[in-house]
Amino acid sequence: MNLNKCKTISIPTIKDNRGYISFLQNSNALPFIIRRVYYIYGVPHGNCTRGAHAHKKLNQIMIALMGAVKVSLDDGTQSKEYLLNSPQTGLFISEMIWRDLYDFSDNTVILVLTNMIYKESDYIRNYEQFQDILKK
Ligand code: T46
Repeated sequence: MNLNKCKTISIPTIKDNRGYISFLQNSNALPFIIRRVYYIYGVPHGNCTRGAHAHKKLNQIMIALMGAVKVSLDDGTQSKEYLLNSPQTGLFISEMIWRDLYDFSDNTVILVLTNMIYKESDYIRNYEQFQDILKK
C-alpha cells in the first residue's frame, strides 16, 4: 500500500551556541531530486483546512518550520495522522496519497520540497475519482 512508503525523515541538524542549522540536499539521503519548493503560511486561526487532494505522480517532503499542523494521509485503504511540529522532521508523502492539513497553530510556516514542477493535471481533487483511479 502507498501509505507504507510515507514516513518521517530526521533532518540533519547542527546546534551550537548560535542556535540550529538544519539542511537537506540532493543526495542518497533524499528520496528524490528537488524540482520545486513552496511554502504555506498566514493560515487563519480556526477551522481552516488545506490539501483535500492526492497527486498522481508528485512526491514531496513537508516540514513545519514554525508552529504545528496535523496531516492526515490516506491511500484509499488505510489512513494515518501525523503531527508536524519540528523543523528537524520532514514528512515524506509518496504519489497517490490523499492528504488533509488541519489544526494549524498560530503563525505556522510549512516548507514543502517536491520532485516535480507545478502541474494542475497531476492533482486529483475529488475523493471518489481518487478511489476510482486506485481500482484501475
Ligand atoms: C499539497 C499541499 C500540502 C501554484 O500555482 N503553484 C504551486 O506550486 C502550488 C503549490 C500551488 N499553486 C496554485 C494552485 C492553486 O490555484 O496555488 C493555489 C492554491 O493551491 P492549493 O489549493 O493546491 O493549496 P493547498 O494548500 O490545498 O495544497 C498545497 C499543494 O498544492 C499540494 O501539492 O500537497 O499544499
